[in-house]
Amino acid sequence: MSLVIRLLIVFVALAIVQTTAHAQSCTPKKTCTQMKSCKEATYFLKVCGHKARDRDRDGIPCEKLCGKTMKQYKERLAAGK
Ligand SMILES: [Ca+2]
Repeated sequence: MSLVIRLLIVFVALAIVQTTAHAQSCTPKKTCTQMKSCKEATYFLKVCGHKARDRDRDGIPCEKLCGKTMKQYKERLAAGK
């Protein structure tokens, strides 16, 4: 096998590892108590569409993590929590 092809395989493998490592997954479904952050809860609600994470439908998922008001929610997200 030529060196160029070997290098190419290494680069492709690294690219795959990087993209999968950074992607948040929608499975398995998590309950709020299994989540570590408001950011994670937001991902499950907004990206995965798990509506159960916002039962009262006020737009704030997992109020224990994200706060009770939209102001608290936005502050926590802005802080990367
Ligand atoms: Ca809510």
